[in-house]
Amino acid sequence: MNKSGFPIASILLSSLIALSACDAGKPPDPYDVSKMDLKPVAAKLSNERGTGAFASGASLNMGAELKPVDTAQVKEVHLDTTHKIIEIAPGVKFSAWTFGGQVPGPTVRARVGDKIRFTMTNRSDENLPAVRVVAAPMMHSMDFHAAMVSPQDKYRSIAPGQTITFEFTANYPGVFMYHCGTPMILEHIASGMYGAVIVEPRAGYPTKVDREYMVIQSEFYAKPDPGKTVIEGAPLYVLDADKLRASTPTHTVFNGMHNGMVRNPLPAKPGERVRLFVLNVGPSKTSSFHVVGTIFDRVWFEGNPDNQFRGMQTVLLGSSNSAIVEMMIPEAGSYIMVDHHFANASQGAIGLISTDAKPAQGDLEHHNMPATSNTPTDPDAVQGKLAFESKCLACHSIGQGKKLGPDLAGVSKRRSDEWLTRWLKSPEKMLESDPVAKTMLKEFNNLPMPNQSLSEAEIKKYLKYFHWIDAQPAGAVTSEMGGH
Ligand code: HEC
Ligand SMILES: [Cu+2]
Repeated sequence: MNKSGFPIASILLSSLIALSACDAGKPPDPYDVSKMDLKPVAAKLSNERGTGAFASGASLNMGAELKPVDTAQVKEVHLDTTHKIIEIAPGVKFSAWTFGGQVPGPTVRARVGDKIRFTMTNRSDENLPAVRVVAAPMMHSMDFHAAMVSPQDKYRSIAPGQTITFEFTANYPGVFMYHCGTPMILEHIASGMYGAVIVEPRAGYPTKVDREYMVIQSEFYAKPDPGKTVIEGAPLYVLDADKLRASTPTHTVFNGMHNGMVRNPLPAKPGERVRLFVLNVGPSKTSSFHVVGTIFDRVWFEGNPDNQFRGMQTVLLGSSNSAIVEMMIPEAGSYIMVDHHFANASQGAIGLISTDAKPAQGDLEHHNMPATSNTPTDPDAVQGKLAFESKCLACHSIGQGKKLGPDLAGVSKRRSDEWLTRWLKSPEKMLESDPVAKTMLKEFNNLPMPNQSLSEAEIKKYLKYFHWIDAQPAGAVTSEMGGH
């Protein structure tokens, strides 16, 4: 049949025609490199010092709440590096290095095709009233994962007092990390030098949402300052280099604050669609990001709608991975954002999207420090109190009613020390085997108390504190949310 060869040739020819016809009908490749800006101009270095705000630019977002993208095609982004003390958990003041004076640094929001014109002064040597210098001035740099540029040129380290300026075009959509890239990089990131750049597709996202929030997960490795520095009555914490290298964090948090969005939940209404931009900074842990009570209708891995999953329960993010997740808020309630690696959640990677939440007022959660009135005199009880305020107040009150967990006023009377010790050592074991614990779990919406990784000695201190509370006249000790 094919002796002449003609039928094969004609089949080949017609399929070629079909192929090219099909090619012509295809939309252009949005990642066509010939249309990308891959030749940014060289970085400029100067000894002129930025002296104004540590962060400025219309495209910047300072907290979880995100403004719509600014329409300017060139985004002026100015972030200076500072050394300052931040609070990573109530009462835990940490000696941090920052971009733009906060941790995480501000979120830049742009669109594919926009130019980011970036300026940074290394102000790690400044001693301004609001910035207490606690670490020696040092070199810093900026590495934008959103850029395609020569790291040796743009990401070079600059000395205190120097200013670097460079620009790049956002070629790919995504949620990208930025961080300091000066050795030891691990220490610079763990000290707070990171943030996010959101790059939207040129034509925006394919879905409509009612709310947009940024959630950045990161770890802290903190130990009390060996020099015993005290800041406003609280011990100063510094980077624990041993824990850092062993990748055993002391705090794993969302948006820089232990349980910060439990105290100040993100507002949403029943029936609304919420878009979260989630970035896991690490530096060394993965995040198994999950929201209790709903399902991710869409997950755009790395924040790019081309990488779409539907109907996911959890998204796994390695260090510097990100995702946009969209979900419906089905009914009134508090939907719990967690790192489903529950050891990480128990270190503070918990937050709420709540239909009862009032929109945040003014400055972030950092000033709403919970505190308890009245203080014991026994040193163990005092330590128990401080530990309670930093680790437990997010879920428990004393004498102020239920929160995520029970009111702990009277707990030393309703439970034996032996029971409490077993509970604090391993709530997960108790929830399996102990009838009292099982009943309690039901009463608290099946939210298991995360294991707090407490040592025997720590547990004794909590018990001392609980006994002290219950020895005071009823109502004399209450936990409260302190004002500004
Ligand atoms: C993420 C929220 C959360 C955190 C943080 C938390 N708990 Fe709990 N806790 C709960 C919940 C919820 C229960 C109720 C039992 C259950 O559902 O697992 C509970 C129960 C308890 C109970 C038993 C109360 C009773 O009436 O028998 C004690 C004691 C307790 N927690 C102590 C602590 C201490 C001490 C800390 C801090 C080291 C702490 N919890 C941190 C959520 C939390
Ligand atoms: Cu640095």
